[in-house]
Amino acid sequence: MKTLLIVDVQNDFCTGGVLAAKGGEEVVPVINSIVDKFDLIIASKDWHPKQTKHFNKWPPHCVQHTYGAAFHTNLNIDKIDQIFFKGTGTLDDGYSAFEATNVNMYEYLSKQEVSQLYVSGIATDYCVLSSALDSVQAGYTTYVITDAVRAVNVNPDDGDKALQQMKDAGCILITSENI
Ligand code: VGL
Ligand code: ZN
Repeated sequence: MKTLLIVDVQNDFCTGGVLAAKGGEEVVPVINSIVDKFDLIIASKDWHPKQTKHFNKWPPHCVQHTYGAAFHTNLNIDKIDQIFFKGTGTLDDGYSAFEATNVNMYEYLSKQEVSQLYVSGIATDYCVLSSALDSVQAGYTTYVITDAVRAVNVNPDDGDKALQQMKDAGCILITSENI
């Protein structure tokens, strides 16, 4: 199964959100334009409790059931087959979609006979990075859709460094038009 993973396309990571990646919402039309190219669509949500150690490092964001944690309004969610919630505890960062607590992502992907995982979403330098590295580690042919990701860039080149790190780990960088 050719599978699209949409990482954390949530209001708090888009313009106006508390932890906005620059141009985060720009991934939305790109993702919407490619969903029909996939057999399976899965999405992760950063889904934090009100109080968590994670908020010692970051401003409070994506608190469970809040507007900030909702998918961006324009994201076409109709075709999402499964949502994975991560960072749900008081101690875990939950950067990787593979750390989801509601469904075991490894088991899910193996049951669905996933072979190729295409990673999109926010943020290139955190959750996209961790998810893509875990995907390679788990043995999936892993693509990163470079025009469908955006970085938080705590340091200005974090996004570029993350892309290089994913490439070095064995991810294939691809643009949406070449899928
Ligand atoms: C993320 C920082 C903190 C992400 C989540 O989704 O990349 N980044 N929490
Ligand atoms: Zn978070």
